[in-house]
Amino acid sequence: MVKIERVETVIARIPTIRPHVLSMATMSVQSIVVVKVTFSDGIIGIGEGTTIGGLSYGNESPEGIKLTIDQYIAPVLRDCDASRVAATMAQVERLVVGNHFAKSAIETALLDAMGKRVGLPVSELLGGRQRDTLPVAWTLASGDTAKDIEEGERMLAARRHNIFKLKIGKRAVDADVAHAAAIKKAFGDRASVRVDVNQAWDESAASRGIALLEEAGIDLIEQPVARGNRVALARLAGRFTVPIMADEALHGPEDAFDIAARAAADVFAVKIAPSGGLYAAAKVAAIAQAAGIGLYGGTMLEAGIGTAASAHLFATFPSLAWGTELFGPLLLTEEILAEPLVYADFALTVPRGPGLGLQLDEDRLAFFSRDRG
Ligand code: MUC
Ligand code: MG
Repeated sequence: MVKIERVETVIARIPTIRPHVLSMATMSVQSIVVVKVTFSDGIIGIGEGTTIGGLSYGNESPEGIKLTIDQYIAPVLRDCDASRVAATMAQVERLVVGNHFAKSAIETALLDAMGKRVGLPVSELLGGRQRDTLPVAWTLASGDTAKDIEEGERMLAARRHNIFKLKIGKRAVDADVAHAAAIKKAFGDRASVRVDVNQAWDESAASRGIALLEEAGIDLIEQPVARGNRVALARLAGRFTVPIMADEALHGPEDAFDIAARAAADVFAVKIAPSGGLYAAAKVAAIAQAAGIGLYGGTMLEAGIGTAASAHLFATFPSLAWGTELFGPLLLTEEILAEPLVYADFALTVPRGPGLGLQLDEDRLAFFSRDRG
């Protein structure tokens, strides 16, 4: 039996390379929760629980994620056989309701350790990798059309991204449509241009906005209406040809099943933390596949650990028609990994080493952790 000897959490605050403007928040710093779990066999596993914009995006904050792990999950882990990851997480599930981001961070650390123990990458523990690289979108969200075009041109020239997601919903529908149409016109067939409304529209604004965006050549519309409004999402998905993607509406397999049953989305943004962990996100993907819903690998703008964990899972998907948006580390000014993740030729390389295949830069993490003052 492998015991858990220590669970350590830290919140690191890392500046973004530029303000990142979403409908509900403008980010100039990202607060990441890093968890380090030390096991009785000497192995250390790492995980990450990261959200966007404090409590403005979802119902878990960085401080809440840390507290949930420290006060409620760590004591449960003390009595578990940590070499049995699924059984350990089932016990956590029995004693801790909700708190998906905190559970995802812990499950990631358990899987990282298990992979190191048996000498296999996490992708193999999750059913087996089917690809070594993942296409990666970039979000143009400076808040300014000309700056976004310039940034996109730089990404294309560097062969870093040729899929661009625009954050809209903060301004009036017409202004957002003009912004998206200008960007699509500038890139033409050189890039796929998509929009994320982050729930900002009501159904009538969405009906008008999506019709205009479809006309302008936008390829994908993400979460146009409030996450609870599945009836509207279903009506919109049924009405338009341009695919509609569910994001905030998805908080795990039950939501996935309900949305699939209602035909309320054409594509799922699969995310490990909102789903409740890698196992739960794998179930979300399985439901999508069974229902003929397209897969997209989503992000909560995590740093390297959460990004790599997501990459290991997404590498197991038999099809990934819409690619991924695993660019989180590239939005941050500083790296917390000793060896950064590799981005080249419009794709991210999934690490090959045991576990997550990562090494933390402990000094940098300590420097950026809030507790250091
Ligand atoms: C979201 O809602 O998709 C992902 C990329 C990005 O820029 O924001 C996130 C969150
Ligand atoms: Mg989204």
